[in-house]
Amino acid sequence: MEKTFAIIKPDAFAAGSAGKILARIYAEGFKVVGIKKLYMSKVEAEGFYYVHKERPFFAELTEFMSSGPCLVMALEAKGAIKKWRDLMGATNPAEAAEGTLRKEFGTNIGENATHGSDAPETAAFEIPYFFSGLELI
Ligand code: 3AN
Repeated sequence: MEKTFAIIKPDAFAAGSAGKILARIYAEGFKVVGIKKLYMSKVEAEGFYYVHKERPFFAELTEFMSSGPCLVMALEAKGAIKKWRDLMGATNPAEAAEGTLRKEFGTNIGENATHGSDAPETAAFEIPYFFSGLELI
């Protein structure tokens, strides 16, 4: 079993889509081993996305991620990292395939409803950034 880190981002949370997205997560067979609602500070968002700090959209991204509450999750499944990225779809909702979460719930490339770790090393950083071991049940 593999674990990945996921976020229902502030756009999807504010739109009231968290319940529908969680229903998809369970329907696709993920185990939700950690979940909490939080309102990220700008500094916390900058720390989380530090790998993107040189990218031109870094300020926009961290402002958006600290603009309202979100749900952070640790998801477990066989091949969870790829399975969750497949369910999310392409970064740009306009290019995301039918049936993916970003197609259904995303607005644009910046406000794209969900986040998912892109590799095991990323998941190994992202899960403990928000969860202690005791919170992963
Ligand atoms: P993904 O989340 O699909 O792995 P990345 O790692 O390329 O995509 O980008 C991280 C996050 O940065 C994306 N989820 C998106 O919110 C934001 N982002 C990516 N490209 C842009 C862009 N051109 N303009 C604004 N935000 C972007």
